[in-house]
Amino acid sequence: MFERIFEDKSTLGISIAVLVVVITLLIIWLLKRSKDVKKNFLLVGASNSGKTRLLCQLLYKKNLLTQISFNGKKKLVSLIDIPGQDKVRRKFFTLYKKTAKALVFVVDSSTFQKEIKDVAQFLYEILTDDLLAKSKMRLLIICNKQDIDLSKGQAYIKSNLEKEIELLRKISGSALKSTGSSGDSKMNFDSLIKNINKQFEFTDLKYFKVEFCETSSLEEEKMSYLKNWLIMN
Ligand SMILES: Nc1nc2c(ncn2[C@@H]2O[C@H](COP(=O)(O)OP(=O)(O)OP(=O)(O)O)[C@@H](O)[C@H]2O)c(=O)[nH]1
Ligand SMILES: [Mg+2]
Repeated sequence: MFERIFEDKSTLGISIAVLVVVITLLIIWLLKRSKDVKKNFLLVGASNSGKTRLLCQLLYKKNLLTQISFNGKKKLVSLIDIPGQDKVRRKFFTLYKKTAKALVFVVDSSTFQKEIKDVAQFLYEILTDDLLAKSKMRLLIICNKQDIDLSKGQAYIKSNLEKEIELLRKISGSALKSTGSSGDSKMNFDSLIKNINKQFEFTDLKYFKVEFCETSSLEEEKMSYLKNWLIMN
């Protein structure tokens, strides 16, 4: 009888110890996970748009990591440079998109006119990404290489991207109608905008908050908007 009580007690003790260990591990895992997710700014854009040079400029000048934010606290910013080459960019983007707190999309303003179709297609893929599309993501579109004489300004780039995205919206809309299915894991663009009966503008996006700025890695003063944006977001 006494042996039975001892046996029961030791079984109960072991069960409680196991439970405590499991709960502790669960708490550690949850804490680690909450730190890991949504902490990175992803630097995306076509190959040669200037992402790596921007990153080097931000790191080398050391202003970013030591800048004092408005509330007097120092802020550490984590930026991930996603290579722009077609073959690798989807792989890395898929790998890191779940950790993204905001996106920085870099455009080479000096070759914009020539590359507009590719740039718009890349942006369209991001805007319709099933994971990002509804996550109320901030997106800063950087019109880079402003030091080059023939570079297009942000107003030109913005309005031309809107026109191209409108074309892609129409093409994908008619493709959907003809096949009767979306065919992949992308969101239907029309479900992501406020008004489908007019030409697309970035302010029509229901979930993404899009901003534009002009930058040049060669001119320090043309980096300030980007730096402030990274610190404030
Ligand atoms: N004039 C000028 N050249 C720049 C600027 N930013 C980058 N470049 C040049 O553009 C070229 C490409 O820059 P990268 O930073 O390597 O481009 P990237 O976007 O990282 O390219 P991938 O890694 O292939 O995706 C390099 O020769 C840079 O020196 C800029 O603001 N002005
Ligand atoms: Mg690079």
